[in-house]
Amino acid sequence: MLRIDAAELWLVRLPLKFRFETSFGVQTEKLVPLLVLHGDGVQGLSEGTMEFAPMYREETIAGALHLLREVFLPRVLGETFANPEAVEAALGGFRGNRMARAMVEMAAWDLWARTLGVGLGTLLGGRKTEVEVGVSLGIQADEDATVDAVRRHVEQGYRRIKLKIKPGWDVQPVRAAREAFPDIRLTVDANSAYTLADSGRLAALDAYDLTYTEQPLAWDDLVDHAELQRRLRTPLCLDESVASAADARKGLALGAGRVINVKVARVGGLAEARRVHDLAHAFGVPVWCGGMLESGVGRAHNIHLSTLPNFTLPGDTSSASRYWETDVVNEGLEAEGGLMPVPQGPGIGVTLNRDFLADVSELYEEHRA
Ligand code: OSB
Ligand code: MG
Repeated sequence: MLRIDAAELWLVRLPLKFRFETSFGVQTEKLVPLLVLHGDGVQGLSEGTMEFAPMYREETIAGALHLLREVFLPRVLGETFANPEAVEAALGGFRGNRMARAMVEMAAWDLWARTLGVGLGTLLGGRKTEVEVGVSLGIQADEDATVDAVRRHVEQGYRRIKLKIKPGWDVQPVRAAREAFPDIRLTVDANSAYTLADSGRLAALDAYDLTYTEQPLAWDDLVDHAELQRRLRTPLCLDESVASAADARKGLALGAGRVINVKVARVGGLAEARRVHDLAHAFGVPVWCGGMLESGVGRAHNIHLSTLPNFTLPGDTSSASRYWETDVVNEGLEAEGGLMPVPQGPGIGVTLNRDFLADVSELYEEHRA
């Protein structure tokens, strides 16, 4: 049985080692909410991927902290569950706020896997011991800087390069990267910056042999993506607009995309992420595991999820040392030759660096039933 006795909530601010520019803004640091669930002497860890402001999707850190304190944690503290799916179900009646609910669900999976003494990936049904990874590169100052950044990461062995684009900065970086590297697996991500009126500009990208174009249109739209997909040769990959397996079913039935970026927290947790994975497989659609600049806790969850068989395209879970001077976990999460080893040991296979957390945290709370 899965018993939940107590919870810790942390908020840490980590300086990013690089400036990360997307169509929706520039990030130079990351605010990371962490949840630790305690039960029967075991700890389960999770990370929130919502941000300070609702720029990627609608959730915010302040909103998540409120819901965890006042609504979600009171539903699980002092309770005993048959399995993590029962924890998910305990929060299943609430609308939206999937990233906040995912914090509870993901920590419950880690707690459960550690209680059973098995790795999370194995518990989910995955069998890989390493997973293929690529890298997501922010918008650079110009074409030369783009080619330099691509070169550095190709040399490190990353198996796919993703370039962030926005209106006015799309064909230029893609043309430059493709001319310099004719054979690499190349993709772009617009984070919802375009509309159907831009379909000519997006169709111009068909000339550069992209594996997919990620989320060009509105974050909550599937219908226009289906119309756009009919106008393009390049497959569309859905990110923001898939918040559940039901969304994935509607998107694939409509023809809104031919690839799905699965982000655990965006869809409400590991059980729902696995349902999206299974649903896509039934449609013959490959998936890959996206990232949200996670600390070691979320990164470890992502790696374990990526061990499932239909994760056939390289994920965004690149080496932790790219992002942070010091991570919140004790273990390194480092790819070599584009392969990220699955952290060994029970659960997600990483442990909190509590001394570092105590130094840098902006918030620490303990909650009990
Ligand atoms: O759209 O995939 C995205 C980061 C923050 C918000 C949205 C996205 C991203 C990334 C970074 O692309 C992926 C990573 O390196 O973790
Ligand atoms: Mg994306």
